Amino acid sequence: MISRRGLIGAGAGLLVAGCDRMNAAPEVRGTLEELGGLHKRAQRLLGRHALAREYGVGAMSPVFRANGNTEAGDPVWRQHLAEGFSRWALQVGGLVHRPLALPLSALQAMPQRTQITRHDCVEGWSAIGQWQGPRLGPILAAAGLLPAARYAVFHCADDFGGDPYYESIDLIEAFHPQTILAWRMNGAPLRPEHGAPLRLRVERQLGYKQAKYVMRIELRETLAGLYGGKGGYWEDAAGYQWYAGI
Ligand SMILES: Nc1nc2c(c(=O)[nH]1)N[C@H]1C(S)=C(S)[C@@H](COP(=O)(O)O)O[C@H]1N2
Ligand SMILES: [Mo]
Repeated sequence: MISRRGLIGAGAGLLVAGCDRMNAAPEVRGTLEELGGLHKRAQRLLGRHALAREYGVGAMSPVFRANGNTEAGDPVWRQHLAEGFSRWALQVGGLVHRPLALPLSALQAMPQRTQITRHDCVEGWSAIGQWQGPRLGPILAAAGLLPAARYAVFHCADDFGGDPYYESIDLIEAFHPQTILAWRMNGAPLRPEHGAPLRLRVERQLGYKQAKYVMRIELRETLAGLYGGKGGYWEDAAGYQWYAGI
């Protein structure tokens, strides 16, 4: 004999299963995303772990053009370039327990990730290239994030007319497995025009987020009060989207 409680339990289970299926249905998801203008946000949360497509070596572009600045004006960077970046170190600071200074050799000695991905520039060109470097997430974890930290800001050595290039991502993107600090491209150390000695690769987003000439990473609670306040050079200068999803 089936007990009353058993029936109720089974009914509740069916209801829950039904709800899950409904939430997964595209029409329902679409409605949820539209509510409160949360489309972008919801889409992103659903795809929080989604990976950018990776390619085989055969798909690599024979030519990967350089775009934006192809060198940095900062005299400190120029000195490091002349020294082969042997005394250069990446600074990690802001809202962290332990600020870090990581020489290139330290970044090269960490576990490495290699990925072949497609870079899409808003100016209308794409190229498939291979990138290698340590994941950003474990580096931030080593620095120890303070509870208020919400954004990682990348301070670069170059500028446009005196306005420094910078970019920022949130912690979901920072800890994504394909988010790396690349010091190697297409099997050779990063060339100056591609952002030597170190650049960000944040593979689910457009070209302008891929900050070159990264000198310092700053953990912040807010992007307000930093340069134009929109989280990146192009976001400030031309109103480009901060979340530049492909
Ligand atoms: N520091 C810095 N990072 C930058 C830029 C730049 O001018 N300075 N240009 C951005 C743009 S618009 C693109 S498309 C890519 C170009 O990278 P590439 O030169 O390796 O092709 O870098 C991005 N990161
Ligand atoms: Mo770009």
